[in-house]
Amino acid sequence: MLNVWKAGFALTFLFGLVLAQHHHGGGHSPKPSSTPATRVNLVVQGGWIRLTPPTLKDTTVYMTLLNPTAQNLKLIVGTSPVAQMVMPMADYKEQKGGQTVQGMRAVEFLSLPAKGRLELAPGGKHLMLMGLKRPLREGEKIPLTLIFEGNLQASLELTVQNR
Ligand SMILES: [Cu+2]
Repeated sequence: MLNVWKAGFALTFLFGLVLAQHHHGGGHSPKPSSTPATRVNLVVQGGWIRLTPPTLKDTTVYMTLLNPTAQNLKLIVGTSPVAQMVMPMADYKEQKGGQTVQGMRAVEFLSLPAKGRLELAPGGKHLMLMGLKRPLREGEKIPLTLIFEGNLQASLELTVQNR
């Protein structure tokens, strides 16, 4: 757990730099797109946001996404009013010199295949709310917009849970 949070802090720094650059560009979207947004209807199962101590500025988002459409989707980024950035990430566990090293890394996208599913779960793929603008409260509902390649968007609300 400790290693995971260390990785989280390192990434906060990294994304802080990226965010600063984007603010210079004047846009709010991490990946500027000229394509107008199109709604995509997905099914969300068992979604939740992890409650973290108020001192931590990042937290994780988990859910299972079902894609009833005939289109392969790539989840590239998200937005939420409570966070500066919402990034797709994956936890990893590697053997290095006889030691197990674990952490998380940003990924370019998360695949949600046509008629398929994408599982975001502890120890695996997830979304990261980065740069929380305020501490989240247990039980509150947080709006989240998922942005897929081609500027397809899905909006949802997930509850903050202490687990
Ligand atoms: Cu993460």
